[in-house]
Amino acid sequence: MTTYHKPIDAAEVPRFAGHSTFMRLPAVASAEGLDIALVGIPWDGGTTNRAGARHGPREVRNLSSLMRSAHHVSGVAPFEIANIADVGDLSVNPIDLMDGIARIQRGMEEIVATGALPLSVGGDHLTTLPVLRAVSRGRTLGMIHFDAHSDTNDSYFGGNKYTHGTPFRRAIEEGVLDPKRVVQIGIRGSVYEPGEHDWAKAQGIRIIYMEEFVRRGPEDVIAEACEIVGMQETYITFDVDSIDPSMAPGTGTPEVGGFTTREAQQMLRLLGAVNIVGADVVEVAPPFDIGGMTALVGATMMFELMCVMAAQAERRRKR
Ligand SMILES: [Mn+2]
Repeated sequence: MTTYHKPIDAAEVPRFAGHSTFMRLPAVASAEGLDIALVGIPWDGGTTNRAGARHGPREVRNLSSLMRSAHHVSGVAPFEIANIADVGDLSVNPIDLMDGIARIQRGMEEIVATGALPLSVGGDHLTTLPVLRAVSRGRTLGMIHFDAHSDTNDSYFGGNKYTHGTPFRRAIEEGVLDPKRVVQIGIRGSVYEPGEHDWAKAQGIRIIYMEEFVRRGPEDVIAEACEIVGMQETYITFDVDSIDPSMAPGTGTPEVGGFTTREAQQMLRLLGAVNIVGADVVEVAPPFDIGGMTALVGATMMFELMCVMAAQAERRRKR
């Protein structure tokens, strides 16, 4: 008899009723005993253009009520094989950038210390930097990064080093990420200057531009990504602006010509062999959304990642 947390039964209580939590799971005070901790990071202090991702977690929680209990392709029933719950939102500071980053890191360190793997919802992409610091615990991580943007710029607005356009440059400088085990998929759109990605490429980051993805398709691209990150610890980060804005308009920095939601799902389902130590979905910005469609994309990608991570938790337990 397992004592895993279960979502509220949708056959008993309709999915639009009750408190809003991720996947209609119980809200718990601590990640103690969890395999996967679902956590919100309502902070967009690193946003350089259209703000609003601070409202992402609440709307993703709302639309995650549409997720059911099992995956129709893999057959994974995440709540049967892994202990998963909503641990709430991390403490943030909306008016102080450095304190915001420090609070996110401290909050995530507490979760990671319990042994639970975090699956977080941002927030802008700068939230991933303190999360990576916490998850790495002295290790150097690989990363599979779905995004329209490389987010490896050096600084903005007169030398400011911390924005949602710089997190992975900082993470590499800090030794949290091994650039030779970082793959970025879906990169596209206009750049600030022709050489904008030169630094990232010189570090060894593999950038798979959207055009290459279209030529090769999801299976081939993910096969290469898996080879690059290998069997060592790897973080998965999913920026919702990797999706085409016709399907996910609710984001701060949309770029046309993106993934379909179906292509993104296909890719996430192929990550089973990756040694995932944490994952996130970021940049859902409800003020620009239409009828919750982008929050639904965010919740769905979160569900895809959760199913892969739950299957891994079960495999680890059986070993
Ligand atoms: Mn990004």
